[in-house]
Amino acid sequence: MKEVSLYGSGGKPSWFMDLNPKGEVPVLVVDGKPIVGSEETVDFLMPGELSPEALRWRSIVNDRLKSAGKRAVFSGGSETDRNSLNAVLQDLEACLSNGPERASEFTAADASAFPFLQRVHGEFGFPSECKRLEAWYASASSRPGVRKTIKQDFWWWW
Ligand SMILES: N[C@@H](CCC(=O)N[C@@H](CS)C(=O)NCC(=O)O)C(=O)O
Repeated sequence: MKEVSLYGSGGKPSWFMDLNPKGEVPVLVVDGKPIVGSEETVDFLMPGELSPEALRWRSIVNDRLKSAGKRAVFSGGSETDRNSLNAVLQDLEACLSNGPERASEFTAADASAFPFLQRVHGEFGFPSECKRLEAWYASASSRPGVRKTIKQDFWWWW
């Protein structure tokens, strides 16, 4: 793994800009070829068809959870923003209506969602009616591969 300083005075190294002219991390290099982006990296590492529920879950995370979570945390948890965030969490809950099947089969959609849901859970918790989402979170966060990614000693949002 090579870490790249994103904001240093020297700028980003040219070998990195050659891999991704946008200059953004992450980049995964496979057989000399760059795979650019978090979702693209997860899809490469966890190939497989996603069910319609998993695709819906992924689009709710990308199109709504990221912005609603950010708003709620940066407004200091204002009631309006918390309510909007809870509505998104309830829609994620609805994607788990097939029950344990989704929870036991950890897909690329779950892996990409985890860091965002982890921060929402740590900051606000989930609404009490989101029982399946809570079960999903417990199951996901107990997976050894996921546990390795959890850091407790610093705070950051996205
Ligand atoms: N949607 C992209 C976002 C990538 C992204 O925003 N990367 C940031 C760090 S989290 C970055 O490289 N920023 C440096 C820059 O834009 O110069 C992904 O997750 O792949």
